[in-house]
Amino acid sequence: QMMKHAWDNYKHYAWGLNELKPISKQGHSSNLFGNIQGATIVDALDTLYIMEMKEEFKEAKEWVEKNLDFNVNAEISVFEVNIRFVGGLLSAYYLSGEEVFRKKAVELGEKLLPAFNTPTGIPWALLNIKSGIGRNWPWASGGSSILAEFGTLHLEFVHLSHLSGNPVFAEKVMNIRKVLNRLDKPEGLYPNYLNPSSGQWGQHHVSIGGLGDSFYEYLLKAWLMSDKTDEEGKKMYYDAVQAIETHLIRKSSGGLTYIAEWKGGLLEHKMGHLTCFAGGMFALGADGAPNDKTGHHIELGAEIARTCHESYDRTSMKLGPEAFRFDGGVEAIATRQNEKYYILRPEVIETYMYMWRLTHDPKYRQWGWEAVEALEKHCRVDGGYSGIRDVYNNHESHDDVQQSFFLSETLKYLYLLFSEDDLLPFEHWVFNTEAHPLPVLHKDDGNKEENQK
Ligand code: DMJ
Repeated sequence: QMMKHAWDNYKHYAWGLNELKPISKQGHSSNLFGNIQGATIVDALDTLYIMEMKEEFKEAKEWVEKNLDFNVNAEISVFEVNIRFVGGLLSAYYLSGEEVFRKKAVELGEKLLPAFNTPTGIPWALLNIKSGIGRNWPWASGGSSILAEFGTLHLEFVHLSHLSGNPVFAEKVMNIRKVLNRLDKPEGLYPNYLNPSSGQWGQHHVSIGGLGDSFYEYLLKAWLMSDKTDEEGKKMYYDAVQAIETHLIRKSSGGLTYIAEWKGGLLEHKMGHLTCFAGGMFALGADGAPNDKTGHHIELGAEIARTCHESYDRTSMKLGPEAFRFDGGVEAIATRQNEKYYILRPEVIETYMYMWRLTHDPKYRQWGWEAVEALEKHCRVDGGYSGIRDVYNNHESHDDVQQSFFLSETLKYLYLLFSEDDLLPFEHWVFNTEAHPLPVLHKDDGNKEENQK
């Protein structure tokens, strides 16, 4: 019903545009997608399919066939377009078997290739998909590319090679690893900034939240998606987690485990909502952990889940802030006004879903249900779902945006949290960072039947 409400309103007020403004009841366009249109449709395809919303899936597919157009003069974020559009199309193809999604995914992948035309092959953040000219965010340290952006292409690009028969996509992302593996890492950590021309790190800032997050996620998932044959990805993941544990993970005096940010050796005792995905990641990676550390990684996941739940529970609205701190006498609470917002993000619910699947402790379903109730009470409006400007306030101030990831991630992870484990089982599927499921490429087959189990 939540998906239906979000979808029907998007359809009614913003059909074909990127996102919905649920209060002003009109379209919302983010410059992340340039003038590529239909972000919500492409991001929602697989959720509609999984929830068996057949009519809606059919109308979404028809829109893609007739209207999804990449021959536009648009400067786009390579990362955002990859995770939402390429990822969304690939999942829609693997779930439904409809050729149009495969074709569009490969066509878009080809449009993204000029982003890799840099001296090192580390791609630009921004690309004009008509001219093929790339550049980086002007605010990024010394003209750098961002770790979480260039490090979050791997899963989709491996699948693009698999589906097109063209090795170039996989070669581009394997080269990124090569560049990373040649570099010295401060304390074994990966800085968030890397200059694509010099191949040198920018500022030594390290984060498992924004700017770093999904790079680590993709190392683990690359190994899982390769049916555990990608030993390089595996080693990079577990080495990184070791360094993160030593240098970033701390326990508050009240006993909450958190992941701090690292700036040139100094810790900022702040954790972002984005960082909360790491609970699920640690638990998902527990099985392959070296030195009998399986139980330890599950425990780490459980502790992060608990901390993130506290960040929700300590607000008036029972929805978590964008960032929360462990200093100045507070724990798991946002102290700055500009960190008190909630924009329908999925990461905490994502971690509940992984923890539920991997432990079956009923508290994760209870916590997920608390989030459902809070979303219904504070974010649901007549025209869809909206983010909130201050989760510590007793009255909602809505931000008037229904983010596309609410449909692709937040609602999908909630649905999976309350479904049986055999819906998209982890042995056969990995989720990209926008929650788009991609099949594990099993060793012994190239054939679709096995992948589609
Ligand atoms: C999503 O687009 C993805 O999950 C990304 O990795 C991080 N940010 C949003 C959701 O918060």
